[in-house]
Amino acid sequence: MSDTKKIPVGLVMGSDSDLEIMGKAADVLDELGVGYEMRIISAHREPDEFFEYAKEANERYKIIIAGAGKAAHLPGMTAALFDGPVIGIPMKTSDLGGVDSLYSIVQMPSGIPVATVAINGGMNAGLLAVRMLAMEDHDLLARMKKFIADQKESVVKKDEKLQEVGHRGY
Ligand code: RP5
Repeated sequence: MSDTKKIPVGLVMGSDSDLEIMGKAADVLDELGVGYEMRIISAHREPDEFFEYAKEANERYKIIIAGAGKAAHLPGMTAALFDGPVIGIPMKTSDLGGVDSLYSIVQMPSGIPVATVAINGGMNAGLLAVRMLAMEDHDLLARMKKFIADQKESVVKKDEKLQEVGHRGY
């Protein structure tokens, strides 16, 4: 598949329990008009399917956002097989609070990078993918700048309200 025919972003998660956070990345992509495909593929529970997905991903996607929790090998193994940028989302976990996922994703060996966002950082993962794609897409860059300007405006409005009603009335 030629580069222009690729789906801009592949979203992959280890379990449906990751869906809520992965959805935050998808929401940003939807809002900024970026195409994506979302899959649930477990590197541990279905390794053969995972290998097939990650190898085919080279023909299919420009960027992959991979989210996983606990011993979160999915993003790192995706980066081992996929040639493009991989953004990892460490999922918050009930036993270790997501530090398990964070360490598993961020501590990659030299040579195989995963751009790791915060624990449960779905929105920033989506925005980081947008920033990467916007380097070669001026229209997307303009939409991204408007998104950032709108964010700023919402903080300005919050401060105006604080000044108006005070912290007790807020
Ligand atoms: C990982 O294990 C998934 O990414 C998920 O975050 C975690 C727990 O999975 P489930 O037991 O909820 O399916 O593979």
